[in-house]
Amino acid sequence: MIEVYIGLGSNLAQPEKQIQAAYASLAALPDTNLIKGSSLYRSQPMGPQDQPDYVNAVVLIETRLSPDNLLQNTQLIEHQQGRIRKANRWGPRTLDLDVLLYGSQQIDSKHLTVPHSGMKQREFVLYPLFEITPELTLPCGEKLSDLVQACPINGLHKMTSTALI
Ligand code: ROI
Repeated sequence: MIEVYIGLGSNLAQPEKQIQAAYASLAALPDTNLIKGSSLYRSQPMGPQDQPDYVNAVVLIETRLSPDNLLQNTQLIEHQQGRIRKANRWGPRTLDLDVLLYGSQQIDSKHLTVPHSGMKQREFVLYPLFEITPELTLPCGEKLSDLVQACPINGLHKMTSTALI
């Protein structure tokens, strides 16, 4: 089993429910167990500001699925939850699932870059990740705690509702 962290984000069609549904779908994947899920966080949109705030979270799963197979499955879940890929890359979305870390592997394939390229600067990834695994060190050797300290909060806040149902 490989430990994999997945970042979740939604800012359309009842974002909290979207994240909760995605937790359930991830837990139901074959050869996969859901180990831990972060709280839900409300975050200001990164990118164009004319879109609603996001709800973000991070989950830790263990899986026997290969990186490509896992990616196919996360894209299927996005699709099932009404994600429409638009030309506008930074527009609002019902569900975004990003493979952040796949064990300690560094992957640079056509479809997948792991660790996720933007994660080190994104407060809505680093803080939920820190909540579930504060002692984490990234494959490049950087400590998550150092990245968190260097990352402004940008209005991020933990919500009282929970994603684990
Ligand atoms: N902004 C926030 N706050 N959260 C996200 O999940 C998110 N996802 C995106 C872009 C459009 C970059 N902005 C985001 O894909």
